[in-house]
Amino acid sequence: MLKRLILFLLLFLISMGAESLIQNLPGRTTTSLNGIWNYIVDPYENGYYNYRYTPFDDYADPSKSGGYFANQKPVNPWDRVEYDFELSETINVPGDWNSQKEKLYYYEGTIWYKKSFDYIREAADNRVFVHFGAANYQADVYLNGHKLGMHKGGFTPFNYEITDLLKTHDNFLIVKVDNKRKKDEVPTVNTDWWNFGGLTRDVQIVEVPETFVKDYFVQLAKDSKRTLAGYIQLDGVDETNRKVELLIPELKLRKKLKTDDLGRAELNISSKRITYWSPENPKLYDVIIKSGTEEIHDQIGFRTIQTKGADILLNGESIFLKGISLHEENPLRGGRAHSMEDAHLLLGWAKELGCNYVRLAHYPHNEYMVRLADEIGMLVWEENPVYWTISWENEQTYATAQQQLSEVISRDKNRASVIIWSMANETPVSDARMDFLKKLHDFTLQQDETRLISAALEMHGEGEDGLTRKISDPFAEYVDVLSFNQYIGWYDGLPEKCDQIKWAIDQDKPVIISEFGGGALQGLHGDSLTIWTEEFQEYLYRESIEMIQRIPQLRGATPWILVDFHSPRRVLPGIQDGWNRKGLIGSNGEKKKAFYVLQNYYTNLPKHSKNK
Ligand code: GCB
Repeated sequence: MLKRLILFLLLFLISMGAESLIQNLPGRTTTSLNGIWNYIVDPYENGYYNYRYTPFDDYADPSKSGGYFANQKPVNPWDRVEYDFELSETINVPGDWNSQKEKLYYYEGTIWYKKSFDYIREAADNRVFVHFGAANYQADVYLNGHKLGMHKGGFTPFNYEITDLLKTHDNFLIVKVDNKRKKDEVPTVNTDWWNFGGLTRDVQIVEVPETFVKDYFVQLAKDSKRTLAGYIQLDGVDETNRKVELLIPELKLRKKLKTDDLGRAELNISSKRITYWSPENPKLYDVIIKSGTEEIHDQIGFRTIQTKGADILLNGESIFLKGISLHEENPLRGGRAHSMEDAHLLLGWAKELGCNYVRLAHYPHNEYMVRLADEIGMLVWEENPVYWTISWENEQTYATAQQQLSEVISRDKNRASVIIWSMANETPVSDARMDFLKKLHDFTLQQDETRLISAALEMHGEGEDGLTRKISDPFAEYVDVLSFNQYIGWYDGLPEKCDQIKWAIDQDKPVIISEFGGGALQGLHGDSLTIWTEEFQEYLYRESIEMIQRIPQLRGATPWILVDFHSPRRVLPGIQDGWNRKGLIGSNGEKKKAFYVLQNYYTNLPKHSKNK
């Protein structure tokens, strides 16, 4: 009980003042705050702390402190103000700072962002929120000098109500974004990707009626092909005992409901005529939610996802997941992906590769990716950034991990494409880590029982010759899908070793190889035993594909990785130069030879298939 209370308090502190998320931003009345913002680089956090290291937030009147969030201007000729947003440089939002400014390429620290804007409400009693798609890593947000809250986690959305603070003219929104890596955060200090900082996703103003539909969940109930289940959640002065309606005109479905004491109406509707969403037929229905004062439209698909023994069943039929892993990076721009155009580029390449499935590694990607996946019929694995060596014993670390997971589930729970929530990647086995992951697993089930749970685990060797591989991680018992990363032929021997590997995976669960692969510099050619050449990578892919097909439970794979991506761990001059080169597509956008090996494997597999 005490532990729960502490967790609750920690969650509150981490997301200080953060509110539950508004569902379906694309379906709302929004005004974009994207575009040009002023920024101040503040490595010493001079705009946040005074010279005794007391936060200006703690002042009796913070808006008159020296905090940069006060956006002060000299009034008299003798006034000393040692910063000026208006005279400071500008940067584009959304967008990481590293790829926009050469001098910020390696910067890890605090940058202050400022945007001024006017705002006229559509109706006087409407409520207004500011919504951030993501800010990496910690964001302290201020409007007109008042603190709205602080949010941690670089890849998930957050919003704050600003109804009472908003003026018609000259509002100033100031965000302190800090991307310093810290041991107890999620992710921790050590990763294999670039720590792109900043306001990396869209910033929007959302206007809603006084009482509004804040959230809803509409999906097929667990294991049901007929019953649509979920809820509609109102927020506002008279949210209880209020009429709400759910309509799906194409299914001739119209359900009138009433909210309970908490403003919630539970859904449970039967429909016989549903056309199920699938990669071959990504059917989306126009779903309308009415609350008297508003009408929200969303495009939602309905499908079931289950496992049975070693099979993954999509709408009751066994499916093989022809996948690829992806980072949220547009290689051609060399920075974080953040737009529908970027999503088209990345998922377009995945389609060309013959994929019906993508692993969005190693953190939640932007919403355009899952929206587009819904539209084009791409199944999706979403991942929490619990990566490598997290501080398993630290309650606060757990709370941050859970909060990020809850935000991505909240955002994407209505997307048919999303079939797997992944808890973690390559985490070392220990008791503390088991407790941590089990808690995340149970939490995920409470939030959403309709999807599968997994984690990218590691395999272990055994046998006298050390060539037999199995999964002995105790977390394997909790996952629905047994996923693991393996680099035989790259970190473990040469590609020819693949041929000798024997599998002894004894779990009766579907297996997805969540990673395999090796590096190659696009355009570098040589023989198949010369590392970094396209021929070496091509050979490794051929051998790996042969090897993984010997796993009887194999039901999918997401090789590492679609495109080269930035990583400070990868410094080999002339080859890596700051890029992880395991992409099937180079940082120049050109395909490497191994791309065609995987494409060939996928296109020759039957649509719905077990392993051979
Ligand atoms: C892994 C990690 C991934 C790395 C990859 C590599 O196992 O999960 O984040 O980037 O290996 O390239 O070494």
